[in-house]
Amino acid sequence: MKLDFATTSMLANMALTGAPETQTLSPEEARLMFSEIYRSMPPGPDEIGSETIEIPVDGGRIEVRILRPSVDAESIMVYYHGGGWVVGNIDDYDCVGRHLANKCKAVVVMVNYRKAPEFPFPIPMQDSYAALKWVDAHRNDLGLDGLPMVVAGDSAGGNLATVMAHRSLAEGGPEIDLQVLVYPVIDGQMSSESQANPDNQLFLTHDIMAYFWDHYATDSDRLNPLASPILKDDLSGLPPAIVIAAEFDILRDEGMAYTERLRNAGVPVVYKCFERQIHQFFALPDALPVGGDAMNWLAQEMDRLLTATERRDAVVVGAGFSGMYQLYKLRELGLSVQVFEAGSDVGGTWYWNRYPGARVDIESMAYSFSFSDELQQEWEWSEKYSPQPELLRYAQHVADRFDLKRDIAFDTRVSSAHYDEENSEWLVTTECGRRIRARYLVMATGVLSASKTPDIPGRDRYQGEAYQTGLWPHEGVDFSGKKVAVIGTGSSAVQAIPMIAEEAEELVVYQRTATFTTPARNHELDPIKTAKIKANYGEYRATQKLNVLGVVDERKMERTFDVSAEERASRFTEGWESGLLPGMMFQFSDLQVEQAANDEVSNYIRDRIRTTVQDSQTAEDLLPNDYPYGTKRPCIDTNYYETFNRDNVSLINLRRTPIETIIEDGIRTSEGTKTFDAIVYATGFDAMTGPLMRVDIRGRDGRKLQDCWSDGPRSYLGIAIHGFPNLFTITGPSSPSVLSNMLVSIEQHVDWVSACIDWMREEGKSSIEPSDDAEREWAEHTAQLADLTLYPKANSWYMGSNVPGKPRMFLAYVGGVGAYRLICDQVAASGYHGFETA
Ligand code: N01
Repeated sequence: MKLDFATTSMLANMALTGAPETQTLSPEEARLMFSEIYRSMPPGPDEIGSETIEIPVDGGRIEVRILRPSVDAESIMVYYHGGGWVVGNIDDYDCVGRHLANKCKAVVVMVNYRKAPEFPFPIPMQDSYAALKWVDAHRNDLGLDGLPMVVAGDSAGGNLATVMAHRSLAEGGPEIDLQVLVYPVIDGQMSSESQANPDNQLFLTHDIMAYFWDHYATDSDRLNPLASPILKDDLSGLPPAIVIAAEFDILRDEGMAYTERLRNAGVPVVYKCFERQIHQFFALPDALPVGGDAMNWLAQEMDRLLTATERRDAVVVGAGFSGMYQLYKLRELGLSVQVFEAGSDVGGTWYWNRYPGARVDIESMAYSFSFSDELQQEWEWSEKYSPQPELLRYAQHVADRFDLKRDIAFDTRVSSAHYDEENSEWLVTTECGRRIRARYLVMATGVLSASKTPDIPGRDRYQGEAYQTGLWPHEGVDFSGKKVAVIGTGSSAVQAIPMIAEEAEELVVYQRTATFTTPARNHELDPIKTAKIKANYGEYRATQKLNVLGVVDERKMERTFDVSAEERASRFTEGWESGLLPGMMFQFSDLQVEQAANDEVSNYIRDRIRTTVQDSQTAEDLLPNDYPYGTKRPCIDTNYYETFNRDNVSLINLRRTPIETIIEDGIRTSEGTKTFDAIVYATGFDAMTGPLMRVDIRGRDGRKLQDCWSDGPRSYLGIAIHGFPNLFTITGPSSPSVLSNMLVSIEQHVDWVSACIDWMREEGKSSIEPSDDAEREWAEHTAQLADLTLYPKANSWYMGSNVPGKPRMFLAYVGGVGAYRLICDQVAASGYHGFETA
């Protein structure tokens, strides 16, 4: 444990006084001891105006102290002091209030709520609320009109501050603009790891906290969310928060857990944990200089959150390939643009998916930008299917070449985007509280970027290493000598399994649904061949643009049963040998629509599996039997089936022996338990809609996207949504997106959106959105096309079936990239038919 010297010295001095432990004292004695600490402190800045007033509360009167800064105030801060609801008062905390008034340029109203055990829960909380309402009702008399309202507090006072935010929201009480929670008490169950850690038993110990809780709330009252705010189900709609924590504090983890809950509910939170600090450091600014530093930091953040709203022409969310290209195009039109990216670098998919074996499965020469001839000529791909590090380098190269990073804020996740109808613009708020207004909002959030938390019982109990393919550690993972489990057998697992098998001592694959995969036949690229493609890149790109999948290979026009059995076998062998993702599917025109035709190709692949895998039971288990080929995303692989012939690899078929639970050191199925050093979850994504639905997007009349899409997503062309003007989705639901070479679809969408924005500016339009009718017609068309295919027969992420509770519908446009492009072009040429503008 490394505390700073000021803290160590203060704790040493306290130890030398030989003061008894708080929990051994009566509340009265504990209050005297607490006051004694503050009596030894300097009084705080003296240029602060101070007035103490008695106000009525239910069943009595309490004091509030109004502390005014010497400069013009920029906010009102109603402050609830710490002390476990038992000790402390506004005299003890006078110096704290003075410093806050001074540093934060706030009128600080200190509340002397009544204390437990004489006045247990809910009385301190009710007094606090009465004081908040009183301040709000007396704004005019107190000269506080128009100032933003902040509720703040430390420790038990932090608990009261956030509970004020809950009550005000629930009861339509005073409008609160910000909550400041300094190492707040959040959870009466006191079960977090930091509560028990011996290193944290400083100033406030687990035993003292238990003493405070015992005086404040009965066991059942502690389960009331107004005592333990972490227990409130829905935290959405609460005001933004600043949460301050201390590294060596028993309350550290509950503050962090609450921060996560707030963020998950779409509440912007600025969180800072002060290293080498103990509980109470913030409220001892004269003894511990870092307390003063923390107040300065708080003042800065308050200023940013309460006053600053930036402005740009457009906000783009995401800096993967789509966000990068969108930034490039909008800049070309002369727009000011801000891009927000949750990761620390560009690259999107290729930034997050760093699992062993991750690589693209569309040929690199095709899966790359075409918008700049210089770029496509100068970049050299090393392999037919580039591995993830090379794709990430490519993204970084594009960002540097076009100087994109200066408009990208990294490590910044957007929490909400609300449409302001009056001004026809979006107010976008980030998780760390940046607020920015922009006419156009482009969601370039990707389609497979919302990793699905594995829904497997016991997952949190597991004590070993655990990894998710879509959130892989940047430093990589060394599996050598380890027993490893992989759960899932989709594209990510198919790539990772052969690589992990080579490294691990033992690998066990847990398979719920067998996959169809064909050999990738990856190889180094021949420079002579790539030079040939580059010499005709224009033609190559033109072919891609009108191809059904956005590649250069064509589907053959014959139907499966138009040819002899020998010809069929020879075609399928050609597909198998091609090493291309659509290699099998392109052999006949009806494989995706006719069950009998599909049975032929499915049987061919099953035969290949049987001949490759030596153990007959394993081979049987690896046969995909319950969906047609291609209706779940097919894979291409390097040695996937061969890997099951290795001595250190085994397969568990979860259809026969389902997982019962994950335990502390392994996985228990109906057949028995296996222990592991590491578990890899290759369990997929909340695809297509997840990345959009995880942001609190509200359109016209405050309508939430989550509500509008509760029965499934609806949009026009997969680009725009009725009721959400000036919002564009790149490769959104009901566009070809995941059924295509993503780079081709991304470029097509970004070009279309940019042209639309250009047109709006030329025509002097301030808003555009699709009509309800156009959206309905597009939904009918996309569903009708999907119903002509075999896709709906599978339980796939294409159908939303991999996420419990997600409405079942086909999420992409199956009409093909080429046809879709022509439709979009026609809509634009007609003056944006189906759109309403103002
Ligand atoms: O995810 P997935 P992915 N218990 O959803 C299983 C693209 N991609 O990350 O099918 C046990 O395909 C689940 O089983 P089931 C590509 O578009 C491209 O692999 O639901 N198992 C399935 O086997 C791809 O399609 C590349 O029964 C559970 C697996 O986990 C998409 O991303 C590379 C489970 C999830 O497979 C997603 O691929 C990688 C549970 N509770 C990805 N929950 C390229 O090559 C889920 N599973 C470019």
